[in-house]
Amino acid sequence: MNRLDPFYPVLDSAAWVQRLLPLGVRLVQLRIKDAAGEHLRAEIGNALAACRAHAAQLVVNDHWRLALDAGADFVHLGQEDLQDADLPMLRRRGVRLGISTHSEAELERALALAPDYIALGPVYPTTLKRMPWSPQGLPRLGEWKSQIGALPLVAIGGITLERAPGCFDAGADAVAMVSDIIRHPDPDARTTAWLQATRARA
Ligand code: TZP
Ligand code: MG
Repeated sequence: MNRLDPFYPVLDSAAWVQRLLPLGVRLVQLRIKDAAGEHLRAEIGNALAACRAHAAQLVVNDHWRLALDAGADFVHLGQEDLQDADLPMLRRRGVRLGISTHSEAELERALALAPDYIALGPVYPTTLKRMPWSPQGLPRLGEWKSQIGALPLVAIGGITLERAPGCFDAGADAVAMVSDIIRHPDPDARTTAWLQATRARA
């Protein structure tokens, strides 16, 4: 089982990836919801090139076909994306897979697909995305961890630097966040603080 870096920022552009990698980020998700075509292709290509240059791991959200075309080797899919993703093909091409889960039924379905990590969210209320699920809370992380065993567990949703220790103590192997980085008044300093805080767990 490959371990994940404990600090897992989720970024919405290649520019953000390029900005944060030199600070020492090892694992990053590119999550672009409102682009298509050549722009999207270029974003994925640029993010991947930056990650390769910094020996960091890129995870591409949603766009598994473009990820494959670009040569990316890790994708993150939500439950709705699983319907049309060609998982056997991704596996044949050696692509690793993270899956979002929000309920027991989704966890069961995800585990049946033998993913490389499971994400649980939203752990805390999130302002980023309207979600039908109420916040899962920390005890739920512990439940998930006891069900998935050695498989890495990623906590997401409303996570801040201050909330991270609670997530790790509850069973998360990595914590993913959007706003706490890209909406922070000083994203670079915040990233450095995250790296310092999580280094001991890496
Ligand atoms: N999935 C569950 S919560 C969430 C996603 C993509 C949003 C996380 O954003 P933030 O700003 O860290 O709450
Ligand atoms: Mg998705």
